[in-house]
Amino acid sequence: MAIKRVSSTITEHLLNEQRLNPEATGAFTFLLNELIVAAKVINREVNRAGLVDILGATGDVNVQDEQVQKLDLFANRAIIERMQHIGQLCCMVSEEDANLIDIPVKYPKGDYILLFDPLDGSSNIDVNVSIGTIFSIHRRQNKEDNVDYLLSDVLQPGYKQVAAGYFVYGSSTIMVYTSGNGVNGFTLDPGVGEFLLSHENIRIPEYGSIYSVNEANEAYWNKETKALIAYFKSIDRKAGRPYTSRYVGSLVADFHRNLLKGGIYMYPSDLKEPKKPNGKLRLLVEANPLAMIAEQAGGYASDGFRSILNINPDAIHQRTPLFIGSKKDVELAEQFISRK
Ligand code: AFP
Repeated sequence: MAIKRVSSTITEHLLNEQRLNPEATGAFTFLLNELIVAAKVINREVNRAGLVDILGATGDVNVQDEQVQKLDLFANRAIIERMQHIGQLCCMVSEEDANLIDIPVKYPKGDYILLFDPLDGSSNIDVNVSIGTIFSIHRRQNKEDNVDYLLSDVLQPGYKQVAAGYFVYGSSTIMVYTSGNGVNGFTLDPGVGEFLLSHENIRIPEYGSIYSVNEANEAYWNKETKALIAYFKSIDRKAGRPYTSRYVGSLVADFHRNLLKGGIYMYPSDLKEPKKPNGKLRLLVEANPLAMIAEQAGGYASDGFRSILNINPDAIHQRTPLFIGSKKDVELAEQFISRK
């Protein structure tokens, strides 16, 4: 009986990418491998969530004024503790921490900056809906010897990301990753404990048939946003409209579905109290990494006026409206939103 070769592992994939770059030292591969270990630890805890005392809120609110869930906190600590000692990072940014996370003096420092949302969609934790971890990696730009990093190293525009990805803890656990050479997906084989290549060279369809938005906010949208969503709902059989609506309220899960099937995810600005002129999502830890993946898969991401990847950030927890997914759908959204 012929034995089917097991798909390549994420480690093999990273080593192959490393070989393509003659200047690579292995530091980046090591960094990603450690991040994958942290994600496996989070995945284990997510899977045991109903069995151990880790469901529910801690009673605290985070820097975004949102309820902190116990699993949020666990995931945040799992990543920080795993990543701070590896010697490849000069600092980190987490959605859960108001300030930049310095690497303790006792550990060696490196040239990379890790930005992450440890557990996106945390309001879905208690109800078994998919949640995820999103990450972005930048390289330190300053060459000064006596500083670990400057704020400008952290506040780089998205087009300078060296890699980005996410883990979805769903019906299976998947890692989707890009370092600028296309997008690949790796599914965790729980028997082997490895992420195996399952979605090679992901390409998002040019047009989709899905729109994803929290439509309960409609009364608070401006007229341009209302007109855009009305367009996706209007009837034009030849053009494939009306689109269908899908929204679970975990960005990472909503984005992942649309990446594979084609469609557009939207979190526009709204005037619901507290008013969100820049929407709800965070530029550095949510919009930028997903925008890099979308573009690498042939899609696009915009704030309604310009490419997300071209925004020059001025604060680590800056928010941005987000329209992301199939290229033609997002370009259309831009036309509607920027209409005067
Ligand atoms: P939480 O992590 O606090 O659940 O926030 C999730 C999120 O940032 C993003 O994952 C969702 O797409 C979005 O919020 C959902 O927001 P609404 O509940 O306002 O639709």
